Amino acid sequence: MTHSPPSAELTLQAKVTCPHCWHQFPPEESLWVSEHPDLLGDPKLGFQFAKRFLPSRFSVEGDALDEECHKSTKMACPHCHLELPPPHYQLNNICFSILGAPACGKSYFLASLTWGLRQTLPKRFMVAMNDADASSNARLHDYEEMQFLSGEPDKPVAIEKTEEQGDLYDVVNMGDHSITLPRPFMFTLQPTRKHPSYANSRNVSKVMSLYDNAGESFLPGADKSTSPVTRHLALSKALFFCFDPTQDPRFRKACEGKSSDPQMQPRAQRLERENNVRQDTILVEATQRVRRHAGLREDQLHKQPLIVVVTKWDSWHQLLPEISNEETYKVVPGLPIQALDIERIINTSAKVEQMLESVCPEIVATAIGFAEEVFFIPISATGHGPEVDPETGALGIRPRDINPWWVEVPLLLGFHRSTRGLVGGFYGNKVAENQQEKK
Ligand SMILES: Nc1nc2c(ncn2[C@@H]2O[C@H](COP(=O)(O)OP(=O)(O)OP(=O)(O)O)[C@@H](O)[C@H]2O)c(=O)[nH]1
Ligand SMILES: [Mg+2]
Ligand SMILES: [Zn+2]
Repeated sequence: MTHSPPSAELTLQAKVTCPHCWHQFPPEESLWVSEHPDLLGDPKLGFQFAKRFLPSRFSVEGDALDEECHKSTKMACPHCHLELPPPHYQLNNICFSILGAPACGKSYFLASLTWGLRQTLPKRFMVAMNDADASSNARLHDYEEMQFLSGEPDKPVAIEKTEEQGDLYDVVNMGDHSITLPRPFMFTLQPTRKHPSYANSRNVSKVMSLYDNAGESFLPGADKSTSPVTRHLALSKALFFCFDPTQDPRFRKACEGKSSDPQMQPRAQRLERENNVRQDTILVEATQRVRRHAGLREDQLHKQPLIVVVTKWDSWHQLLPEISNEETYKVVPGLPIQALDIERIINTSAKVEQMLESVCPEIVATAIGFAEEVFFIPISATGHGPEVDPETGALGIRPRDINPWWVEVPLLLGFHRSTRGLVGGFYGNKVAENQQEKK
């Protein structure tokens, strides 16, 4: 796939943040990627990668020329040499991190979330969401297609476990050592013509990076300088901590007789993905990494929202029958646009917080001791429990049964609270469109 370079008329960002290694650099320091087929080999990425270079010659159209006088159209980070899609040079960059224990439902959440947002954002919020680079989002497309566009809707499917190595990571040779970096999923978010901020599109539009880490990368000790796979946490505009009630023995006990989900069954019957990780340990470890990398003192609260995403709602909804999974959007009077019903979200969050406090108080205490603003949002990525395949013993879900609950709410809330002008929210009868953008 080829990209066109940012043209001279478009405003360039004063500083670009690399979504791979989080290095910040002025756009003129950007490297270009050779396109002549003979110019292969990069010292940081390996012999099979095209040569990166700092241009000294340009075509009349302003494209950089490689050593063989071929026009090049792709740019790369001067620090890690990985390619950056053009929107990173033109739009404000934001990143959101999804974290949580192994098998807590991060990958299913991400797949249902991006599928849902691609529809909800343009239809209700008049915001276009597109892949900033289709090739780096290919894995997510596979997940979305498997669950939502399957040709055999009765055949159970399963998203594979996210590994700590492999095609979701890049390995970069830094001379004396190599580092492993997680591949971001990248999207552009831009107001469409009907959006009230359309005229201010340049400031409001964003390029968003999302990361799907393996749960193991959040375990204590896993954040090494050679594998800084979770450094994005400190840069994230909102943190999404996925808490999975089915992994907590106290929740499994509370759900006895109230859930048919195989994941809620007593431990002896649990399947091979059982991992026995304490989820509060993961949250504590993540908060410490953010404190360390963001330079926060122990007594300071983090400024960006922490959203505790309570996953697999379908498996525990009977514990809290008074909260509803109906949609939480309201039409803005006189405008062809909807906004989030913040009051309803806050009420739901308070009820979920109360439930968590009675079953696993340490999660609530850690969360509210870390960030200024904490929400507890229930979601179900599938709206239906998985089934055990009698032949393999593995869990799978029939695409026909998939019907997500509230899956876009955490991210929409994150946009609303931490970026300006894209997603509005109702507070009573008033709509707040422009929350303060937090630095
Ligand atoms: N009942 C129910 N089960 C779910 C839901 N989402 C995911 N699961 C199940 O949870 C298991 C793990 O989900 P993943 O999304 O792969 O977990 P993960 O957090 O990405 O795990 P790692 O990749 O190991 O870090 C799968 O067996 C799913 O069937 C949900 O909304 N409801
Ligand atoms: Mg995963
Ligand atoms: Zn980089």
